[in-house]
Amino acid sequence: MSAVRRSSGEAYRDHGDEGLDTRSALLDQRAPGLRLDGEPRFAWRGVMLDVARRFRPIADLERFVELLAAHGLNVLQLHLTDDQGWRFEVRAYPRLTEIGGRRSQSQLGHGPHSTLDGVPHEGSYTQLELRGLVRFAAERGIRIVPEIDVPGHAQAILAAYPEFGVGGADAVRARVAEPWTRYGISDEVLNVESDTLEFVGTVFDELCEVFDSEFIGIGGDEARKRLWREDARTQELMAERGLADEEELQSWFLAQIADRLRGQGRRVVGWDEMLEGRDPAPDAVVASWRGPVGAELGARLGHDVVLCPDLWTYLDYRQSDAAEEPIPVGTVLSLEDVATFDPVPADAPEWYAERIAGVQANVWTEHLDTRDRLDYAVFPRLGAFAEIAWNGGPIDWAPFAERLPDYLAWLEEQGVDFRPVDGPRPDQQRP
Ligand code: NAG
Repeated sequence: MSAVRRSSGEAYRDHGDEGLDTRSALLDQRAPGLRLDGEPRFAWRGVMLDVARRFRPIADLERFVELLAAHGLNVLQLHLTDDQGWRFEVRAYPRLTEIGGRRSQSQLGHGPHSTLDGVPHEGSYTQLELRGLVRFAAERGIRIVPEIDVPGHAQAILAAYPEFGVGGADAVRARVAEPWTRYGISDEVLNVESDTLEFVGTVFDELCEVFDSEFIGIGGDEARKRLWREDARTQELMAERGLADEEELQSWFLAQIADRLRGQGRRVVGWDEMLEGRDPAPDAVVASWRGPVGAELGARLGHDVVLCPDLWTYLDYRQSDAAEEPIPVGTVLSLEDVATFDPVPADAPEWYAERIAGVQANVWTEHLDTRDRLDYAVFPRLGAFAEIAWNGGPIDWAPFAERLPDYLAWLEEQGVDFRPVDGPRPDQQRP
């Protein structure tokens, strides 16, 4: 085993317990009705929260951390940047939050009938606030893994610093007026000039000053390649660097970041698109969200893998087909569906099983515009997810359903605006 590659168990288990004997303290605060006893099956038991699409104040994040701890989870990945907003204070580049942290309005609804709400949205965290959050979370056994998403999902950067986009500042200014007010996959992508790499490196340096996590998210998902393909300068840089195509260019880009972070003793976490082209970093953790393909490839290449397949773990997805369902996106993912998640089936080959470091539920917030909406999406589905993170899956439904009332009563006591099992209350329904 190389110095950076450690077996999944070791690599993740240590941090949460580092210098802290949180386990017994936390056990008293565990949510009743959930089976979270003995040793956890997975070392990485995570939730990703998207605070880029919808900013949430620090107090809400602290509350969220406490709820995660009560569910026996130990990782909160904070998705701090996206096309629609930049939330992390960078001292060297203040416009990231000043301009990238604000948009004039947001998309309302989904699909062809969507409109714009006319309501400005803004917010960002100072480094001091985030340091406080890291400490708060560590005291509760939760590691915060920050994520800066590049080279795609980066329109908020380009609104603030158009020189880092493809075609030069003037061309970018003509395409990008502000962080994106719509949702979906933007065509915008960072350019691959050395100056841009230096900019990204500085941002990650500042990120590392604030977050002590060994794991740092670099994104890597859904970067459209059209602008790179059609831009003569990008093609020239690609040829100079001996890269065969745009996929290899993306790998090269991500590899530069991974190398820089490795210099600070960190390992990168990226979405599974990271593996398209060349493998950018042997020590990278692969977050596999698009079905099993990324996980299999990642495991074959010897990466540690975190499973977050959208069909079982995307808590922004709709909870039923009913017309009154307030968050009408994605495939139906009911509480019972979450309970069928089987991260590492009994017949999985060993080369695969041994590389699965854990599981993560992802909470994208395009359509979760208030704390109550967030609660509605996350709970009680997180209860089922947490049992699977702790015990492995799937869940035996009948006994789980018997324990469920205790869990729901506890959520109620905590003031969580969860989704009732029978469907949304009238005040939770779509207006
Ligand atoms: C994907 C995007 C994400 C988006 C979400 C919606 C990943 C890694 N990327 O398209 O930005 O918010 O799904 O469910 O999931």
